[in-house]
This record gives sequence, structure tokens and C-alpha cells, in this order.
Amino acid sequence: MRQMRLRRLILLQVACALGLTAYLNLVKTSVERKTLQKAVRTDGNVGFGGKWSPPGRNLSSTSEKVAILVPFRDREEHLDIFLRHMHPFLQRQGIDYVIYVIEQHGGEPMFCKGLLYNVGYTEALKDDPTYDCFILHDVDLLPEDDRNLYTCSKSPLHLSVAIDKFDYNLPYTDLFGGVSAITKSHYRLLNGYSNLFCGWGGEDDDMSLRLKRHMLEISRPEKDVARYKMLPHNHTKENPQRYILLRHWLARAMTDGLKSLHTAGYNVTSTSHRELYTHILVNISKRG
Ligand code: UD2
Ligand code: MN
Repeated sequence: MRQMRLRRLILLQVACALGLTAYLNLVKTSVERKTLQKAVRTDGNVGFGGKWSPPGRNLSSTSEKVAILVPFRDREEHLDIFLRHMHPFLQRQGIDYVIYVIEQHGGEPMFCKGLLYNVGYTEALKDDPTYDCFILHDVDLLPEDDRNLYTCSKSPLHLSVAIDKFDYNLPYTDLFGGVSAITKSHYRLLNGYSNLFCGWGGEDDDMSLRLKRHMLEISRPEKDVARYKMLPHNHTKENPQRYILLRHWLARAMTDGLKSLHTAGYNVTSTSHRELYTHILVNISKRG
């Protein structure tokens, strides 16, 4: 009771400081956040760290274990919407999964998506070595159709075939960015992503070339099934080095990636099991 009164008092003080409209928005957002988290928790019984298994799964079960890797920085609003959408979606599909959010911080101003995927892959396997399948997922993409299954297959899958932003058309056939599904062994075989692409663009095309080198053809679900909405955002700062890097992709493919992760200039600041996801905070120091 005393705590509630104290909270009201604090909120009132905030109201005076911010003005009524801002205050109402604040309360609304906080209520929405709570309702959201509660809805997801009670609906799906998401375990701490964003884990969920289909009911009846036991230790001897052979169903695939899936790690969803989400590279992230400074997109809190997207993350809220993403989690609210994805937990029920994955549960309706009966997937045995954990959501990992790999967040970049530190001195590097550009966003290093490929490196974050490699760190996510490595740390997820430390957390649970039995993952068979990795879903590489932009935080701003929301699948529209439950038939778009979040499992792996014999060849790497590109799942975000038709995005509203591109009028539900695939921009080009070698595209591997957005949402993809790849087995643990293929990811290792490919030496993961390049660690060198920081800033917008190129890292997914570099991966596409790695797939070609190993003669791994990209498979895709039907266009009417693999539909996504992209949440609106500003354009991320481009990587001016990307064309030069791509020109020498073959020379780097064997070394630059999982194999050179230990020299990639990062360290894992913390790993914590939050209510709806496992949070891996990665410090990336400024590149030379
Ligand atoms: C495209 C690709 C994406 C990636 C990027 C080029 C599609 C559908 N997506 O996305 O996979 O290849 O081009 O690098 O083709 N992010 C943050 N904070 C940032 C920047 C990026 O969290 O400041 C994460 C977030 O998960 C985001 C993803 O990186 O969804 C891709 O970045 P983007 O959404 O800015 O780029 P976009 O939509 O052009
Ligand atoms: Mn985007």
C-alpha cells in the first residue's frame, strides 16, 4: 500500500515535470509494456531467457532445437513488437526454441551484423550445445503466415522472400539477408559470416558467395507463404568498404569468420536471462 502511494507520488511529480500529454503517453506506454509481457507470459508460458518447448517434449525427444539469433542495437520499440509477435508465432508452430538478442555496444560506431551473428552462434552453443538449427533474424521483420516454418532443411533457407517494403517481391535471387535458417553444421562449414563488415550492406552478399563456394543452394518457401512486414526505420549508415571487401571475398572465406573470431576485437560483456529473451551484450571496439 505504502509502495503504491509512493509510486503515485513519483508519477505525479513526473506529470508536473513533463506536462499532462507526455505523462499520459508515459503511463500508456508503461501499461502497454506490462500488458504485452503479461500476455506473452501467460499465453505461452515462455521460460526465463525466452525459452519454450512444445508440451510433452522430454529429454529423449528428437525434435529439432532452434536458436533464433537477433542482432540488435538501439531499436527498443522494434524489439518489443518483435517479441510480442514471435513468441506466439513460434509456439503455434510447435517449435522448440530460444530467442537470443545479441546487442552491440562499445567504441565501434558502425553496426557489425555478421560479427554479432558469429558471436550469437558461438555463445548460444555454449549455453546449449544441442542446437541443430539457427534462424538469423532482423529485428524489424514480422512473419505474416504461420505456414512459414521456422525449421532448418538440407539446404540453407531464405525465409523472408516477400516483404511489404519491396511490394512482396524478392529484390534479387542471391539475397540471403532478412530472415534465414541454417543448420549448425552448415554454419560451421561456411566459417560463419565475415567479421569485417560494419555498417549497412555487404555482409549478406558475402555469405551468399560462401554458400555458392560450397555449392549450397538457397531454398525458399513459396512467395505467398514467406510474407513479412518490415517495421519502419531510418536507413542505417552504409559501409563504404563493402565493395572492396566483396571483391576479395574468396581470399577471406577460409579464415575471416568463426575461425578468426578470437581476433575480431570484441568481448562478451554479459549474458543474462531476461523475461522474454536471452540477452548477450557484446562490446566491439573501434575498428582501425
Ligand atoms: C537489409 C537486410 C539485412 C541486412 C542489411 C544490410 C533484408 C530484408 N534485410 O536490411 O539483413 O543484410 O540490409 O546490412 O534484406 N540493426 C540494429 N540496429 C542498427 C542497425 C541494424 O538493431 O542500428 C539490426 C536489426 O536487427 C535490423 C538489421 O540489423 O533489422 C538489419 O539492418 P536494417 O534493418 O537497418 O537494414 P535493412 O532493412 O536495409
Ligand atoms: Mn530493416
